[in-house]
Amino acid sequence: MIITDIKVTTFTYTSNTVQDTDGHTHPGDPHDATTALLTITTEDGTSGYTFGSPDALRPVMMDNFIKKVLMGQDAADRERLWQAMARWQRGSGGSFNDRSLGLAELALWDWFGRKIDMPVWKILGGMRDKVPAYGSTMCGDEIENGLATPEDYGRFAEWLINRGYSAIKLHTWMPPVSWAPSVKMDIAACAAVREAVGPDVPLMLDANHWYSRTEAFELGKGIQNLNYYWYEEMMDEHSMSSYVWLAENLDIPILGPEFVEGKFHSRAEWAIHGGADILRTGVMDVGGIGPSMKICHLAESLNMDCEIHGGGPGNLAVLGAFFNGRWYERGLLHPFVDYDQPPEYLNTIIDPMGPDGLIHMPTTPGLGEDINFNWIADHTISER
Ligand code: LLH
Ligand code: MG
Repeated sequence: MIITDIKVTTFTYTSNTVQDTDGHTHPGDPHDATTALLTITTEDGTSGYTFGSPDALRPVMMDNFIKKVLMGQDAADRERLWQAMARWQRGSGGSFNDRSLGLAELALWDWFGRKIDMPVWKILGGMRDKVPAYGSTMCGDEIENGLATPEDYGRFAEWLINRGYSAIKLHTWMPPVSWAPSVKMDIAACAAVREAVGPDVPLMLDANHWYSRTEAFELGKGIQNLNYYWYEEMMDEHSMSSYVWLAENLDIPILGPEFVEGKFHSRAEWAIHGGADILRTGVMDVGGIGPSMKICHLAESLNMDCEIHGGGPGNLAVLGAFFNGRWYERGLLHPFVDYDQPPEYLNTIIDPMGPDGLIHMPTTPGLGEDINFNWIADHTISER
């Protein structure tokens, strides 16, 4: 089926989250925000969709790379088209990043699922129809009764367990919080959460991202004494040897890399050289579903788990298609944000969670998003 049309629809919706100066998400007053819908359509009228930031789908990305490769091609050739787009990343001088590449690839997968009337997780392998979720908190803040103190984390953890989560991951305080980062406060928050949930709930920590080796070591010792399950992105991931050093010096499993570039190539290096005990991928970090599946299978070949970064339809599809990853990352969560409320442009959220803490894979074709096309049409700013 030949691709005949590729369209980016930019529209407004009401958001109740804001980003701080370092890019971390926090609760905010309801305000107008902008997002975009990428639509890829073939000659028979079938379309595939994905949502992304208007920046990742800006005209230069679309015209110079995505449309240039995809227009006139067979939409079913997902791997061939991904390889052709990925080649352009070098020529783009880095401007065509893994996020934009991943969005284009996700729309192709959605198209394929809709075309053959099957959910993407089934097409990819159909390993499991449900998966447990861990509650992933927002980064710490300075909001009263929010996530401002270790006691706030403890109270919220108790709420999360009552809500049905079987595991919790903390993101602790990072700049621009005025006094952060602080190893001492991170350990205090981790201790308050352990105290609140008891000895048996798996707990994880994703801390600061910019600690030195000695700070990362001290924090790691603290949380392994609290029987935490994994320790994630506490240092800049561009230095793999720092992670090798840390993994050699701590007992707690190290998870990564999440943010570092290089797709499956960098994940293979980390696995081979011992930078991580648990591998990491996410569809928006490595350029899509195809490369994520390669990383999951790379981990499987080495008897490693691979845990998926973040939620959303693409990550959920991957989780339904392999077995060596334990949890869906549900979040980011905060006492003042209702995660279960869908944004106005969706009729339902992709990942409703029952009281059993399980996320069920979508049963509808493609990536399974229940898109409110009428709402988008009424709030469109531009179509290109
Ligand atoms: O910086 C943040 O807000 C978090 O680290 C965020 O990227 C989160 O998605 C994450 O790392 N989850 O694992
Ligand atoms: Mg993380």
